[in-house]
Amino acid sequence: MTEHKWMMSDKPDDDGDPSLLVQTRPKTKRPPLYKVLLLNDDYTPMEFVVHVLERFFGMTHAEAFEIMLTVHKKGVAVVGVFSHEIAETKVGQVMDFARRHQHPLQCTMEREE
Ligand code: TYC
Repeated sequence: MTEHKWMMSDKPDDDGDPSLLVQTRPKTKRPPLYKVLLLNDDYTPMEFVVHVLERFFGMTHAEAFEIMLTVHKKGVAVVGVFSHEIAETKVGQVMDFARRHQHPLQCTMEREE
């Protein structure tokens, strides 16, 4: 009986591409998360910002007041972390609400590392 020697790249599952040989677990990449940021300005009333945080981010009055003060003092704060779609919705709601009340309040989103 003669021993069979596989010839180069004739094994059933090996076409010679090394990148296909090292995958052990299936990839389950989680979707990225996005931070929603509120920016300070000199004109938007503090009470308006507190109301925004209560209304669109589900904060209590005390939580909202604390975050508002952080933005006022530091210039910016993360007010929530969401999927891309939810973050976009929150930013849109805040920007629209601020514009309708003629306040220059700015809200943006940024991918979380
Ligand atoms: N700096 C504003 C003021 O003194 C208050 C303020 C807080 C504005 C937070 C925007 O995101 C903001 N009236």
